Amino acid sequence: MSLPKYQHFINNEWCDPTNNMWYESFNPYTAKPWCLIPKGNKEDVELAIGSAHQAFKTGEWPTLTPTQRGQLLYKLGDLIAEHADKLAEIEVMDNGKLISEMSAQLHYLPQWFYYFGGLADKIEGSVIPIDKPQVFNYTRYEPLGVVVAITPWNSPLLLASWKIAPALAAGNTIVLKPSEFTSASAFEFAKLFKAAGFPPGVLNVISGFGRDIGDDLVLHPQVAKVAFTGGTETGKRVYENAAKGIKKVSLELGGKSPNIVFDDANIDNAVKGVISGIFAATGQTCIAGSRLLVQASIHDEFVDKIVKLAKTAKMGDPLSFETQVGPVSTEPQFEKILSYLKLAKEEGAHCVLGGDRAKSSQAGTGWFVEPSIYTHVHNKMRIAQEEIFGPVLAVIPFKDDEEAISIANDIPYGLAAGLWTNDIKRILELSNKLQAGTVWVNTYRMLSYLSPFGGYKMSGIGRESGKEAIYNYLQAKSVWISTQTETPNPFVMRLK
Ligand code: TXE
Repeated sequence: MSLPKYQHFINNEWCDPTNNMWYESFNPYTAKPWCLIPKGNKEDVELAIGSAHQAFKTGEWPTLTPTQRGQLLYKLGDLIAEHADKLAEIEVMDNGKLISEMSAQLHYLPQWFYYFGGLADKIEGSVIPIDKPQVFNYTRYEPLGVVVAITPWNSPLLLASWKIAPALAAGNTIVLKPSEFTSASAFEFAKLFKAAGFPPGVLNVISGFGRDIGDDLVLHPQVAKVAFTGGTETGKRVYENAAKGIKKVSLELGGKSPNIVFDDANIDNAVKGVISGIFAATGQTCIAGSRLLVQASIHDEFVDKIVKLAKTAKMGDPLSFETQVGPVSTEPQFEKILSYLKLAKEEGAHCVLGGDRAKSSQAGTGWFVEPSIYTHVHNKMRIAQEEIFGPVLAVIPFKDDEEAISIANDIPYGLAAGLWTNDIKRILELSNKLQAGTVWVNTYRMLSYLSPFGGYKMSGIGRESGKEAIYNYLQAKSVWISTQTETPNPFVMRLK
């Protein structure tokens, strides 16, 4: 049986990759190929960036008013809503995340297009009460130009939309390069983009391996900005390459987020929060609460409770709404997680749950890992410091508030943190002290198009969602208009 075959989307046209090469994309549940993805090369990069550059400079896009851009984004949001179920299924086929999660994610996705569509015509410059007579000074915000958006495999369309919606609202054009592991949904998205009526070249989607075309995309002289979500090592390389052209960059990188439980918390809620923080999406989220910091006075009782709840998790087909833990998305990621399970043993952590690849008859033939919990972890161990990106929880006890905050912040990352307590003074103090872009109190893993998201420290640069996001795709211009009748001394800069 022949597999469905995707094509590149350039200048609103579907085209084969220039080298006529495709590769297989695998379904993580079966570990079998299910579709063919174009294997883009440098020439495809040239075509896609050329198209985006042309569309930014000439043609219809720059002539549209911000209101008209916003209306196109609304239309796209409506089309995503209409096709959400199909898009969710494609995501599951490609990345193995649960249909219950992807369906909710895809039905929520249009909100980013409505929000940024609405914001498109509300970006206002200002008139500055300038400190010089007979001069009128005002600011305006202008788009940057061609944006390269590079996205990972864990939430492909969500993370792409966090870039596409604000970048288009601001008037830029885009080349999207989805992860080589999960490119299908980006091409399905492009079909809706075309149907929404955007002019040619405004969004271009090409696929291929990061090692083949990543550098070409970032280094290309016609690219003004790179918006990247992915691993920290790749993020560093993207940052270095972008620096060569002094390009604007936003990076959303990894995390090793602490979920901190105090003995005065509602323990049953905290147990659920900790489990959802690490085992939802099989731990493959940048915001995974992969370090559980638990107050020593409740350590044993709390560990018993999370083990008990984690044991009930039903593994299986991610396309079934019954399944609670799905496969790992990619084979390299599966191998990476297994190597960390081995390392946990070597480092002397105690395994109280899991610790191996899944043998359960519920699991498919694909890449399944048992939900795993380790105690006797101290914060300097590699399993406590490094992002595993899998269903692996490191439990670390603490005595008091001071020790909790010190362990929580003793990490190169700073993406998110969870706090479980009923003490309002502690909530306010610790939320301020936590070095993380997002702090959840008595909840975990909440996101919205309305609220900024991004990292402190090595978790990234810039913010996605909320009003902050659109300024990642704009630049301020200051305009000075003189009304004076005579120009003063030309040899001296005018300060008054
Ligand atoms: O990510 P990569 P990988 C973390 C997680 C995971 C690790 C590796 O810890 O185990 O990263 O995952 C493109 N120039 N996260 O290898 O390589 C690549 O094609 C430009 C956390 O899958 O970062 C893909 O489109 N781009 C993360 C994208 O980068 C390049 C989500 C991400 O792939 C490139 C995913 C290059 N030189 C993994 N090389 C999060 N923050 O949520 C590759 N790419």
